[in-house]
Amino acid sequence: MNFERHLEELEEQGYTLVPGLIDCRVTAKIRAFIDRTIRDGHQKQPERGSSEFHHRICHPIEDPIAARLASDPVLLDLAAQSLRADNLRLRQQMFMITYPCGKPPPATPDGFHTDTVFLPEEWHDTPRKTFVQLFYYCNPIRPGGAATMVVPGSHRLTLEAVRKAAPKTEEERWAVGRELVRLSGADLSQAVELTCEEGDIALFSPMLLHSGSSNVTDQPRYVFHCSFHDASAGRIRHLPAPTFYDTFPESMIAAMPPERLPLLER
Ligand SMILES: O=C(O)CCC(=O)C(=O)O
Repeated sequence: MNFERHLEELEEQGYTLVPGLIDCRVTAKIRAFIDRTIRDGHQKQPERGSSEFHHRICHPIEDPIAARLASDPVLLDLAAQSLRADNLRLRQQMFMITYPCGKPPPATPDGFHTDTVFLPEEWHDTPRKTFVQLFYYCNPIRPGGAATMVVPGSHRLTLEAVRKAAPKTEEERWAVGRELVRLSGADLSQAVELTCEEGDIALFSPMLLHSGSSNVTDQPRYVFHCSFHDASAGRIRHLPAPTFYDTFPESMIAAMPPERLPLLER
């Protein structure tokens, strides 16, 4: 598929929305997996971002759906093109549901952030030495419906702030990360809700300022999220902390088509 316009938008805006990339039978399976897993007793892990009205099912995921979602050739092509990657690796996968919070509109952001701290040369390199994030929206996202909020173009400001701060160590990167909203000078009032249709996919630069938001509608929001990097971006394998993303479960390795196994290499 020709993603040229979307890749330009990713470069310029730090994100792009690709309409209708996921079949509604797949989004229905994702919703069913989330509902079934929670019904079967999956416990929230606040340390992985779950909160009162937000439940995340995080890596490592022991269900055949994980291998199926990681093997879609169109999505892999999009991820590879967005990273200018020739040796793609899956970083992680996560399922999320955001329940109605019972409050009246407008929705409020959970907290603007970048997901980690990258240097401009890592974003601009070929292959990129950053990861790229994909959000699969599994029901229509209307205003107030826990839309991802984004500050268009803010990846340029955060990258420039990191260039100036010039962190040398991981500790210095995390210290910059904690101050990045302020250091970037981004105007958070310019944030927009990423509303979309079921089956649309958003691609994000990890340096885009973005936030989850409260759900002030009466429908839950279902999202599948995953990220990829090129094999040459060695530092990424150890983010956010050693051991969390270090291996994929045996069940997933067994369920992957053999030609896709390199995606799971570490
Ligand atoms: O829930 C969302 O749409 C955004 C989630 C997010 O910002 C994150 O996982 O870092």
